[in-house]
Amino acid sequence: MPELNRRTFFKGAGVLAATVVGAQVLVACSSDDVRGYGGEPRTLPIPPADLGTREGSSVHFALEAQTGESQILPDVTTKTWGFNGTHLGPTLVVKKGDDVHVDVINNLDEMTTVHWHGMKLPAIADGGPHSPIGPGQTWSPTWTVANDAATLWYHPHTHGLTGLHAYRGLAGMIIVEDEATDKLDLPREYGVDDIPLVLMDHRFLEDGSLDEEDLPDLGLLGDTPTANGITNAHFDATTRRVRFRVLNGSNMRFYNLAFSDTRTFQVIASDSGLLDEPQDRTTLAIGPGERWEIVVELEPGEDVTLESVGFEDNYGVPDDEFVPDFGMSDSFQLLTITGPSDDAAQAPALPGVLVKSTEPDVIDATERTFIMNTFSINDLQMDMQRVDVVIDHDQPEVWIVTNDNSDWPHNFHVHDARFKVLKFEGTDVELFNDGWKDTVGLPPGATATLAVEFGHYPDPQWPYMYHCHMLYHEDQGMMGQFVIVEPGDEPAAVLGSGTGSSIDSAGGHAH
Ligand SMILES: [Cu+2]
Repeated sequence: MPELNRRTFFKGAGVLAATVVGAQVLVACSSDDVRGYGGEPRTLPIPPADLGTREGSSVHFALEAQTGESQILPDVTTKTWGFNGTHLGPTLVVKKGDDVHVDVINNLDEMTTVHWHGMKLPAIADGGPHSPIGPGQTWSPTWTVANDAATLWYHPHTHGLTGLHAYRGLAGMIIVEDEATDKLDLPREYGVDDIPLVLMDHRFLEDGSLDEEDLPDLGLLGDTPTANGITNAHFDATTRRVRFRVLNGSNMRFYNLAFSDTRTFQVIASDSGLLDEPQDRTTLAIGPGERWEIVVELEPGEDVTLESVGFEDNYGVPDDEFVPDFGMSDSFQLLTITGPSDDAAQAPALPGVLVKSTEPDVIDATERTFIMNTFSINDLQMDMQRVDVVIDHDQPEVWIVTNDNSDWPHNFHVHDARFKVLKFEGTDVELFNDGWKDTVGLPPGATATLAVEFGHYPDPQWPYMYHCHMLYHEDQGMMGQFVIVEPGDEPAAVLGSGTGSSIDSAGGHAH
């Protein structure tokens, strides 16, 4: 157990903060307490697949943000938020090329927004902090799906309140399908052998309600892991091969996925779609906002557990009294699994090639640097009316992103984009960063060189975001804005609807 009194030193930020971390989080961060927490196993809930209302390639969805009550813990009632239900949201299924229309209806009593994480789309439809949806209002974005097949997700992006809204349960998955992927022999029967797995973590008060107090420096880091909204979830497989679409929807927690018997599994897709070829792994780090699709082979009747095993190197975070405990060494079970019956058919060999290799052309690319430190990027905190980057072309760019903190983890997410990690330096932590991604983990000191390919929808008025996806960091201002314009154009004098920066009055404690 760590000591009771700890101080946090913000290295390089010129800030020295003394904080006492309550006994609660220390219990939270003890892996003995976390493992097995949550009572008797319950069947893994599968969020309903929502195919929308389709006419040809035009598909219409309705998402209603609402309050409700759920049993995250068995036999304990917890007030939660959800879309079209009491907790979390349906899995939206779309095809590349679809014209998507969504009515997002806010039946909460405070303002929220909904962002389509990983989607390339016009900024006015992106659902960032400039697109507040007041109580009782409906927001109706529309766009054409340009993404290849991938597992994306949607969640609020409310200025200063993203973490809290997601923590209460406003999150859901998006599955993008395309023709090439449909032809591959991969598990694709939703809820049968193609399983969405939304990982989150929570803390609870004694009365069963969510503990919504931000911990010093750690925000809404939870002590209790959940899968698709419940603790201690169990999955009874009916096939020998199962594909899990794993989404880390947590505010602050990084998981290090592994199976209890350290078996090898195959990674088939990163944030933004299929890898060129399946890759064998025994562990796989997944930070807040990231997705991985993995395939695991199961023997009939066997029991195995998907776990998060502590990062051996503590993710490069110094393990001493001056540094907050980000939970990087915590271990716990995420999902217990039982293999299929004896008569389950043998699975064929996985395809050796999943997708034709694509590499961004970054010769003569525009290079930009981003220095992340504590709650700032390039020494600046989020300003709703400041443009940090103007992009006036449709070519990929090279973004060099450094975590300048020596003792804090960060990660980096870019809207309307996918990127490849060209170089990863400055840390001994080895992360698997294959494939196209939209979020990259950054251990202390790490520098990631990214080849970034943007969706090209020039609009001088509406900005996109880049930010740390550790949501407490984002909400504390660790975010910047970029605008995509026609060559030679300037951003508009007033961004968004011009009302976005005064959303404090619409509710919440935006700063
Ligand atoms: Cu951060």
